[in-house]
Amino acid sequence: IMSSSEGKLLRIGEEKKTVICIEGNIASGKTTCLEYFSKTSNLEVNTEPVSRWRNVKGHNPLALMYQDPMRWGITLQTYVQLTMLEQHLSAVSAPMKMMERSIYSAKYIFVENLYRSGKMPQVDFAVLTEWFDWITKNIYIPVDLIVYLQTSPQTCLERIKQRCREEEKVIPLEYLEAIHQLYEDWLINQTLFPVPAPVLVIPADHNLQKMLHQYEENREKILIDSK
Ligand code: DCM
Ligand code: MG
Repeated sequence: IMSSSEGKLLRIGEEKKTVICIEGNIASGKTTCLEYFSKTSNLEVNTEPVSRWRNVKGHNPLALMYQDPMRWGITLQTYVQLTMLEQHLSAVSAPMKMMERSIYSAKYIFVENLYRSGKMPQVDFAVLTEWFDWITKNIYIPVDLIVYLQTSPQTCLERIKQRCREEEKVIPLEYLEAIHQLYEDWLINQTLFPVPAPVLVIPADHNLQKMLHQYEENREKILIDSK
């Protein structure tokens, strides 16, 4: 381990890889986007570790969080922060890594939303924030491009119903509206928190065929401009 120019930890022998993060509301089509690029390009894809969030040694912190956010939000979000850090630090052999979300949206969108809506105690928020600040100050977590799949909350609600993830049956429209507003303020209005990379916005309310077409149209911008 050595220090980068910014004084953060960088592992020796690691060449700089391009990192692209796909961001967007719940069920905005991120996984579909990642699958498309993984099949058609020379890059490695890190999907969100949702399966780990649903099963850590037989426990399901994702389900617990939806059932009782005040009690279990900190549990899920601590684990999300750990597993997302692992995703950022995982070595890839391809020249590019495409990730589903990031440690940044975990904190700036999901933790922030729990706290603002009164579903996370102040002390839990304070502890998570200290962890996050320490991590981002001391560990080098580069992102080269953010692709924001911009949807209406209504579209997301419909897609959540279609994909039928058991834990997500309790999600109301208001929850998706709150997440949407935080994403808009963070990535579009840029009034909320630092934005770690340039943002490419892709309108994502369209059907699958049109979405795949848009990914093809934006291929160069995503794969070449991010280098
Ligand atoms: N999730 C969460 N907190 C995070 C990140 C995700 O509660 N920091 C939840 C939202 C969804 C699921 O995990 O229920 C991820 O699915 P998707 O990728 O479609 O948003
Ligand atoms: Mg997903």
